[in-house]
Amino acid sequence: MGEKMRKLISLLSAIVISFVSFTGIALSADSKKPIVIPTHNWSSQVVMAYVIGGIFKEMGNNVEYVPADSQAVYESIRIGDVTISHEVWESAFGKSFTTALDKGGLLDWGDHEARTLEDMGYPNWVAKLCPGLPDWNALKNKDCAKNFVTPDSGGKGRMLEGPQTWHGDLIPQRIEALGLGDLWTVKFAGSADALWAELKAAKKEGRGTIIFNWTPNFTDGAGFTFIDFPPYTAGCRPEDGGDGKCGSPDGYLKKAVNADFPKTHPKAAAMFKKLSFSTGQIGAMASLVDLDGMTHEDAAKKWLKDNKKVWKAFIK
Ligand code: TMO
Repeated sequence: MGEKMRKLISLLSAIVISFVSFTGIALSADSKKPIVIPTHNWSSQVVMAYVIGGIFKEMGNNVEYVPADSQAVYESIRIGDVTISHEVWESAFGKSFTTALDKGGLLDWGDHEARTLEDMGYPNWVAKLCPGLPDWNALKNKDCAKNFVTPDSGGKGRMLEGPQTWHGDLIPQRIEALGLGDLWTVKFAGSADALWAELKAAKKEGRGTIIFNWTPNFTDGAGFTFIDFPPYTAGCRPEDGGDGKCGSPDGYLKKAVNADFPKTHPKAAAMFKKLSFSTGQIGAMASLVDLDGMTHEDAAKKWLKDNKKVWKAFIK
């Protein structure tokens, strides 16, 4: 082989090798297009949005936050306006999530370690005002209901449900279905903060209170009990053709992504698939805001700083 030929071959192979390694890198690198993270109206979700955004940024990604309706967001992810959802609560959002999943364009990206419960309940000190709780049958007693009357409740016991965007009429329907409508009325709070304000006000006034709440939450450590309604079974809700008497499921807490995300941002998508938080970790994210009074963004910064080992393990 001539000298010229040898040089040509080594030049060609150098080109081939660098082309292969260049495309290799290009295929595994994340797009600079921002990852769009939704924020909703309860604390752990917003803190976790900034926690996850912080991890993405640490990995070199661009991130954008958008306030989004917590039901409509699954359609937004499916069509690509929003990239991920990091708190898909089964009881509240399972149906919207499944609908989008079935249409295509959205992927189930696995569960957090934490299990969830979203239902009506009371701070433990209230139990003495309604003997028989947490069994829901205790609510049939008018001597119980009278301890939950408020100026706006028309002489009935009042239950305070969360914002109607979370479950529509699920709770009022259940109260009617269980035959409790003569003794109890359901009002909707405008925000999660209004639920926490109700807990404080009831305690101060020494009156009974039943509110919508969930776990994981900052109340996990504070003595809050969920009412035992008839058990949840598939199809028991009115929207699924059931009689609506059932309580909420022992639910999943899922993650979801737009179907293109693993292609456009393979590293971020792999991290997000691994990411999983426990009940204690999610409760702590909420506590930083709802008990310690931090902003969501500051809470996320503190959480990331204090839990480096936890989140660095998701990147590997
Ligand atoms: C979806 N939520 C945590 C408010 O029940």
